[in-house]
Amino acid sequence: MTARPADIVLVRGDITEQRVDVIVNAANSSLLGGGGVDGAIHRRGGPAILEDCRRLRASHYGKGLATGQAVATTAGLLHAGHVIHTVGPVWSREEDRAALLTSCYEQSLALARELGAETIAFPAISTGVYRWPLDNGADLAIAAARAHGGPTLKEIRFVLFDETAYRAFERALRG
Ligand code: AR6
Repeated sequence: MTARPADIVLVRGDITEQRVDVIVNAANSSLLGGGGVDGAIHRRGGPAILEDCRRLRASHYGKGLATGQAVATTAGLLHAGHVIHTVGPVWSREEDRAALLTSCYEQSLALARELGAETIAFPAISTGVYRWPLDNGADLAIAAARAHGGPTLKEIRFVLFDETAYRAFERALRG
């Protein structure tokens, strides 16, 4: 029997309103919050998420979480089992950092599987404050979801905040 690949689903909306096993946060290496998705997740999820992040900083992640890596905490008041925090690369014209952005998706998917998750929701990592071009960010996200979706994950959902991001992911998914 061959395992069925995860469904890749696009949703236009707010990631903090999703009901899934794992919500992925586009964090920064401090793990102590920020703007964008990060701010929204901490606001809606309540202080339990920050408490967990502080514990991580006090234990294994004294220097913070490196770019491209992922770590899990409680999801607090969100309708999810866990939040996985991952740190996307800041866009650079001089340096190709695509492998780091791919690594965010790959590591989050691997960690979600370890946690027994069947459903996971991602934002478009790095495409906000970190200025990654949306079309390329969408291509890398969809490629990672296609390559690393199976076998226990049933749904990989990309939650796109605006119409431009939604269209970029739609194009990447058709490609
Ligand atoms: N739901 C879904 N997508 C959202 C939401 C939301 N509630 N809010 C924003 N987006 P960003 P980054 C979209 O800036 O580029 C933070 O300060 C947004 O339109 O959240 O990885 C962190 O602490 C964009 O398409 O993350 C870091 O310092 C995408 O989510 C830094 O920003 C990502 O935008 C990380 O920057």
